[in-house]
Amino acid sequence: MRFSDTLKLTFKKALVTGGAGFIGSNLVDAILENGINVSVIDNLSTGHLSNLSKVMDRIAFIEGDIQDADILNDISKGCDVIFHQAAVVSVPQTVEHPVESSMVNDIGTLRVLEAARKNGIKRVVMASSCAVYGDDPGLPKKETMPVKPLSPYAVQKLTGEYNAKLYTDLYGIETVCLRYFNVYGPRQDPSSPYSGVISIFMKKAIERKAPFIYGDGNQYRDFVFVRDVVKANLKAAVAEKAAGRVFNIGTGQAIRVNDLWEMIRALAETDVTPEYKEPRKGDIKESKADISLAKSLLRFEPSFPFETGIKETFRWYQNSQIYGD
Ligand code: UD2
Repeated sequence: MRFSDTLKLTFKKALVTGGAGFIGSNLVDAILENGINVSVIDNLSTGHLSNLSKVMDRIAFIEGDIQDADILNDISKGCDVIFHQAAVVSVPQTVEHPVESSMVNDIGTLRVLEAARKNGIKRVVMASSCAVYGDDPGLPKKETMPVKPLSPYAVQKLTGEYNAKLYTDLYGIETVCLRYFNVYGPRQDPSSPYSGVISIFMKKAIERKAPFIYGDGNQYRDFVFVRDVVKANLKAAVAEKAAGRVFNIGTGQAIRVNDLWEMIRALAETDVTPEYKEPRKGDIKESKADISLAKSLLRFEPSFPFETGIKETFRWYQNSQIYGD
């Protein structure tokens, strides 16, 4: 994705933590396409080297953990921006392993911020999550609404936001946190039962197997295409007046789970019918972003209508060796 916009990408070298993952690797591609140098640190716990195979000869890659201060200091030297995407991203995994996930999501994030401080890196763009809003019924979600974290994951993401703000206020590092809503697109790994619903439905439809729908399927989410999330990251790296702030990154549109399956079923040309199950424990019913702050300060505007994003994603799953097989 060439970044042809009113905002110029003024940075020369970037570090992407978690750059072998779903969102991170899409971000790496986009940064390279804009002629900017990229370094990547990833411990490959959930990332895949195959996500970087096409660009490996053009990046500096280190297989390492963000908890390792020495490696981080080394690889971030000379960078103008860090895009911090590395994390334990599964909510249930953080419920199962609150301490271990905190080491990565809390301490690891602090290490990233520290590396930025040590190396005088201008800006850090950090992945946060709509999970921080919890199950508060207020919709659409605005950044000014009260937070209500309901899992270690949500607490960890919120802690990351607070630490980011501290690093801006105390040390002058420009930090920008992006609260991702339900991200989907090429390279999302469908192999765990807690993977994103779109990746799971894609795999099921291609295999002509019945998907599970939890509850009545009328629950809705704000699904945002990964390349729009990438664009939001690039804008967050250069936008003025963004430092020390958090932004919702979604589309402002809601798609119900039933409609989602119907669209994917139609793309796959299958008539498999879903199997309805009890609602998933702890699931929120509805989620949708108010993105007016990102629109005004980041000049973020999603470019991929859902129908376009879902078609592109379907093509990718059709043509790829799906992870976990
Ligand atoms: C998203 C995030 C999660 C956290 C949370 C905060 C993803 C993948 N997860 O969880 O990290 O930020 O938001 O609220 O973005 N569903 C089915 N069948 C399936 C799988 C899911 O019906 O096989 C339903 C599920 O019950 C839910 C909806 O689809 O109502 C979305 O599920 P999800 O796991 O993709 O994402 P979500 O919103 O629970």
